[in-house]
Amino acid sequence: GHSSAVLWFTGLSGAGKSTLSVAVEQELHGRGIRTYILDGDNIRHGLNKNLGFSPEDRKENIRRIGEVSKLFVDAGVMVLTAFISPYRADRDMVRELVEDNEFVEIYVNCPLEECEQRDPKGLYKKARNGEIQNFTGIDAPYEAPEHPELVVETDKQPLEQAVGQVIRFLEEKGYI
Ligand code: GGZ
Repeated sequence: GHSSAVLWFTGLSGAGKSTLSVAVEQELHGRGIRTYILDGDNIRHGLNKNLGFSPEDRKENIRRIGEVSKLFVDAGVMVLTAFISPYRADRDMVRELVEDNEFVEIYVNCPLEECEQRDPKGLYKKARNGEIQNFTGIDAPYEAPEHPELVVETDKQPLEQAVGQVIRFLEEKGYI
């Protein structure tokens, strides 16, 4: 068996949160663990489609994601979330929402320069051009976690190694 929790991936756009969460999910599936990924595709296009990117809307975005995560964890599912979640206070709010040990904050750390170079959706370019406002890292803040459970650097190691870091943490702490 396993003990379910929220694996809260936080980091800049393009840092690799989604990629890492999908790869970790695959590994967990291989061990027979039920998972669910919450990301922009299933949350910002559905439950939260009335929210934008102002600080207030991001806060509400994260609050709702936290509440949904809590429900999944109560159902025994391992939840993986992939949101920028730039504000420390908002992440801490989710931490407080669930039981001790049910919140695993994983800082997907990648330098802004690297994220901007990757720019998979061309959003950094648009932000630089002024076509998008309040873009995290450009004209909106990202508050790096001060005491995350785990820091994963995606520009210094291959994906498999980053996955290994997360899995090893979960094993060592007895989640899986
Ligand atoms: C940041 C934005 C913005 C602005 C649109 N700022 O790389 P992506 O495209 O797929 O990931 C980003 C995603 C961020 O949504 P989150 O729900 O993770 O943000 S938060 O946790 O801060 O609420 C990006 C896209 O949406 N996007 N405009 N202004 N990212």
